[in-house]
Amino acid sequence: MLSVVWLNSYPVGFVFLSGLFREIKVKFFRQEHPVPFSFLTEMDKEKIEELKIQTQKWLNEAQEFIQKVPPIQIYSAIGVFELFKRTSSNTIVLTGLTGCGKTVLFYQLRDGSSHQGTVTSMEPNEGTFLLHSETTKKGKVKPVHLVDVPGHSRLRPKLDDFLPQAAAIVFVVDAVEFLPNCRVASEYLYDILTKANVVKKKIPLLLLCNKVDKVTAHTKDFIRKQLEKEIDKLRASRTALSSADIANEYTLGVPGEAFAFSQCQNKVTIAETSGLTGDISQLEQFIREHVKP
Ligand SMILES: Nc1nc2c(ncn2[C@@H]2O[C@H](COP(=O)(O)OP(=O)(O)OP(=O)(O)O)[C@@H](O)[C@H]2O)c(=O)[nH]1
Ligand SMILES: [Mg+2]
Repeated sequence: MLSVVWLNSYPVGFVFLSGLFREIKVKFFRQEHPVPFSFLTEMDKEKIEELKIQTQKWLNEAQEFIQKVPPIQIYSAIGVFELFKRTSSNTIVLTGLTGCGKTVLFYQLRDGSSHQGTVTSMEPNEGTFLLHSETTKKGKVKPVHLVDVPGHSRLRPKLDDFLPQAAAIVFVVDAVEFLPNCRVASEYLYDILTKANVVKKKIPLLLLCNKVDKVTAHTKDFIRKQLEKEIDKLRASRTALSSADIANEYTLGVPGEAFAFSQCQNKVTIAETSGLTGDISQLEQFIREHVKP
């Protein structure tokens, strides 16, 4: 805002400049075939010369102006700019197949207890709060906006309502019942990692292997490798479909190479938790890395 006030005489200059550029651009692009620069008339050349002189004049004026402004005002302007830059999203989206433990994790993060007896969620579970483990922490801690999107296939499209505002995504996997669900989980993960919203904004994703309190839980390395293999197969089958049938907006990995999460444009990390026992420190650390106070 401050910069706008300071530079209030410059918008006039910019309007003039853009008018000239537009006039020349229209001349260029209206031609059906590429034309040499020489098609410009003498008048256009004069205008370009005029433009060069005017630009130089503005640059000199701007330089003089900056030298006159007290440094404190420059620091304030930088401060205002930084403030706007830092108002980043605090939304973390929990997603994954039904029964993987998202709602239990949601309550652990919010209340520090698992609220045993959770049933299949029929609506997204949403809240803005300080992480339970940080409620006694002194100093600045930013509240987290946490969304737990139900894993039931009919409710999964709800995910699209929250992805545009997500600072990070947590894809929860049931580390115990992993193998029977590997294919479906890979499909869901593939869909998320190829969404335009997710790829363009490079939203970081945490692959969270939950229920590691059970001795039969698979390790995170095993889960990662299986998901990579499954996504590799999916990639081949989906590319074979006609483009009209492909709903995914982006492709995954490097063509000709076996798929690995490290090839994703989004940063993908992997961690382990037990929502039931409250062993969720790796998840809390990931959230804090992406929701900065
Ligand atoms: N052993 C063990 N069981 C867990 C853990 N987390 C969740 N569960 C159990 O897994 C079941 C499903 O948990 P939910 O949190 O309801 O699963 P969800 O992902 O929210 O499922 P939807 O709402 O259907 O998408 C419940 O019976 C939980 O008690 C865990 O860390 N360890
Ligand atoms: Mg749930």
